[in-house]
Amino acid sequence: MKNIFPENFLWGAATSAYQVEGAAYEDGKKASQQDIINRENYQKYGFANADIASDHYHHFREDVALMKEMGFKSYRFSISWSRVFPDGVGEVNEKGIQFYRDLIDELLKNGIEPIVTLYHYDLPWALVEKYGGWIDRQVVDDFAYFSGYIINEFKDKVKLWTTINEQSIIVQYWTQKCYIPEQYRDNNQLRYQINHHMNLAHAIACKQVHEMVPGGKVGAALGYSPIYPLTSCPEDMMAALNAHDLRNSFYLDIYFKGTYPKAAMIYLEKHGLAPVIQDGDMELIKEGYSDFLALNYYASECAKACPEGTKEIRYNGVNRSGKKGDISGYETHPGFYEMCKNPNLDTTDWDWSIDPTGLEYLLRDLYERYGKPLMITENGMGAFDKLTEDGKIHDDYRIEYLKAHIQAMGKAIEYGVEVWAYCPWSALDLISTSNGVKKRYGFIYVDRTDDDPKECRRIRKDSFYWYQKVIESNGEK
Ligand code: BGP
Repeated sequence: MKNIFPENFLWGAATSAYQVEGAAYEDGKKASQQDIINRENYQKYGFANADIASDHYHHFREDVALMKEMGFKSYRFSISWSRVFPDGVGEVNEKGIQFYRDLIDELLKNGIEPIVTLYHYDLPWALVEKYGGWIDRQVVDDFAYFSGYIINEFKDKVKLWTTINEQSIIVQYWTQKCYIPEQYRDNNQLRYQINHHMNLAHAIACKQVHEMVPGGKVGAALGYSPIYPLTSCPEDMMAALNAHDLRNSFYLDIYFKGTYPKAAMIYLEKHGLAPVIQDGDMELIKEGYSDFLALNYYASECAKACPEGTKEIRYNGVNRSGKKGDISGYETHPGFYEMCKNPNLDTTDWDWSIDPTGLEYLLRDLYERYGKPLMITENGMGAFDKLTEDGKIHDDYRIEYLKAHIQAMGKAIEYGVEVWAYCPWSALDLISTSNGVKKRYGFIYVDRTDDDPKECRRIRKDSFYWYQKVIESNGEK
């Protein structure tokens, strides 16, 4: 495609701490809630846990060298809270913070701009034990303690910050993304209460970046899907709008307008699900404004009408097998909307729709609506990659997926949308949130299986060489 990407465009890729680092109990780090949740997945389904993950903690210099070889201009990663503060608050773990100093220095030395995410699902387990984690408002103060420390520590080296990863996905899949004590798991109001606590934490972190980081920019990284109506009948159109309000605008309006969308709030109040909002909360949320919108885009979604009286399903389709059609069910909100499969789109093995046009659509739509620059902080295709006898990984399906999405992003840029960065998921193979290492995303293959971490040898996939050319030509190839 012809070159329309800005000269300083931040080509790169993303990872998150617990999915890639390993060393889960090394050098003073204590468990995060993800270490516990992933161990349960390991026991139940045989999926790899995060104890070793991709062993990035020990391989990070080699990994940064590979990123440099691909030509990365940026790298989005997250900080493990329980590596820095093993008990959530209190004494800093010197060896833990040193790891991030070394990583950031290594990136800067190689001309790669760090994009730091403060929180990617991995709350310190100590805080879950202490007061139940995100369900308790105390977590907001504890988060502020952690984020203030990190932002201050790296204020001269890191200019691009994202606060909390995918609040929308946390609300939808809350027991996977947060450890929810057993007795609360049927209490759906808590999903929105947790989200409200995250809104406060997000706002505080935005204020901290604005106050402490010269030239710093901050925003949330939102898991975002445009939602299409199943048909053009008015009831489906309305259902799609309702779903958009509750699944998308519910977060976006907070970040950019400092308000909850009315219709979604009224629906939640009617069903006893609305969060408790204390005096001063909405003022704080307004003060913690975002400079940009970082989006994680994998797939578009589809909604249809859902009459009152329909059975309520709140747990939305997790396909753990990687066999097409194995999705476990779609979320329903009786009287508001029901999510469903889009018959017009092909899917990955895990039933995630493949829709590059959705990326152009959302970039144009959101830029018009909120007028803020955008970054793509995740985008990618989970697949069963095979190491062939010739010692290679021929992942042409991934190349095809990413190429189509880059073209779609290019079209949005041609239409005037300001996009700063493209950081697909993931720089290297890592632990999928609910599928171990069978479901791979990386440009760099990590030679391990779910039950055998071997030495986590790094191997360049075909997509590695392809992405290298994309970056070299600034998106032209
Ligand atoms: C996003 C998360 C990532 C990542 C990705 C792929 O929602 O931010 O952490 O894992 O999805 O999802 P999965 O690992 O379930 O395939």
